[in-house]
Order: sequence, then C-alpha cells, then structure tokens
Amino acid sequence: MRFKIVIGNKNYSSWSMRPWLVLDHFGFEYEEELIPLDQADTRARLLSYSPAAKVPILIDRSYTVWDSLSIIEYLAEQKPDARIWPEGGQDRARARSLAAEMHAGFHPLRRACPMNLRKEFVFKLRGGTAARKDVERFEGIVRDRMMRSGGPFLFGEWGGVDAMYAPLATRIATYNWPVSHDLQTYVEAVLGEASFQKWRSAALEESWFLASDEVK
Ligand SMILES: N[C@@H](CCC(=O)N[C@@H](CS)C(=O)NCC(=O)O)C(=O)O
Repeated sequence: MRFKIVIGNKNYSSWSMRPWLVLDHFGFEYEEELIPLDQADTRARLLSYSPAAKVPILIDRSYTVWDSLSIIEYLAEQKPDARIWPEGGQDRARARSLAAEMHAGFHPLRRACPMNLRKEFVFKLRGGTAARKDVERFEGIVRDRMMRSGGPFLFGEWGGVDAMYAPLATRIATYNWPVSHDLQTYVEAVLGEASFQKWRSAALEESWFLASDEVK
C-alpha cells in the first residue's frame, strides 16, 4: 500500500479526521494506524513517525508529511485531476484562504466545544461571545459560498475545504448550536457524506475516554 495515515482517536481527533476524509473520499489506497492520544506511550509512538509528535501524519512509501493542511495539499498534488481544490485560480485561492482561516483560527469555539462524536449536548453558550462570533463567521462563510456555488458544499462538490470544516460541522450538530438555515443545511450535507459516515461509525465503536476533551 503506497499511503499510510497515522491518526488519533476517531471520536476526538479532529485534525486527524480532515486529511483522512480526503484520502477516503478521493479513493486513495491507504492503510491507517491509530495511536490513542493521552496514553503513556503516545509521545514516543508519535515521535517514531514525526519530529512534530502530532497526528495526523501521512507516509508516502518512506516519505513523511505532517500537519493536516500540508497533507491535504500534498494529496492534491498527487492527484491533480481529482479536484481536491476547486478548478479556477480564484476559487482555488478562496478555498485555500478558507482552509487556512480554519487551520489558524476558530480557537474560542474549538476550545469550548472539543470534537466529541459520540456525545449529544443540550445547547448552552459555551465559550461566550467569542465562540458565538466564530459560529457567526461560519454562518457568513456558508451563506456567501452557497450564494456563489449553489451548494451543497462550499464550492459545489465536496472537496478539501469541506474536509477542513467538517469538525466544525460536527460541533454545530453535537453541541446543538442554533444556526441559520443555510448553515444547518450545510452541516447536514457534510455529516451525510459517505467518508464522514465511515469515520463516525468507527468513532462510535471506540471506548477511550479522554478527560481533557470531555466537557459538560
Ligand atoms: N496543526 C496541526 C495540529 C495537530 C494536533 O494538534 N494534533 C493533536 C491531536 S488532534 C495531537 O497530535 N496531539 C498529540 C499530543 O499533543 O500529544 C495539524 O493541523 O495537523
């Protein structure tokens, strides 16, 4: 098998999920290794693959690529015809801006509402107005993109940018955030996508409990 992806727990590891979705959705042949996070041997196991000691890690034969967004970029270069990024220079640039915005931002929402696929929360304002602003920004992104692309995904067909936002979509659903109709529709589309369903089913089989990622 050419590609191997090293990931964390599927229930919790939002960064792992992003490039895994791209590998799976675009039909790459891959194997995976799951390194449970927050265990005594986690760091040593991660270091055996990558000096950054974080998942996700992609291994292409013997070459290692780490960081979710870099892995998605690398995969896009390996399959240029797959349209992991949209065609057309300006759409591609916009998708990359949105992916980078996700990668570097949304901290209040991410911190207050860690990804936890097996939970369903009663809504309360976790993360205060800063997290609410993140949700409003997500609504704005989706409103703008739906107007331009017609949906169901940010640039029409599912792509790398939707993979980057998939963990936010799961949070909207599991934390029951009240959101605009457009965002609700987008969340349902992302959660209905086949590779996400596959990841989620596997996540629900896991029994690890990471106290640091559990909130009330
Ligand atoms: N910016 C990185 C973030 C990676 C990251 O923080 N991964 C977490 C799990 S979701 C991790 O490996 N944590 C392991 C640890 O800190 O021991 C990316 O996009 O891949």
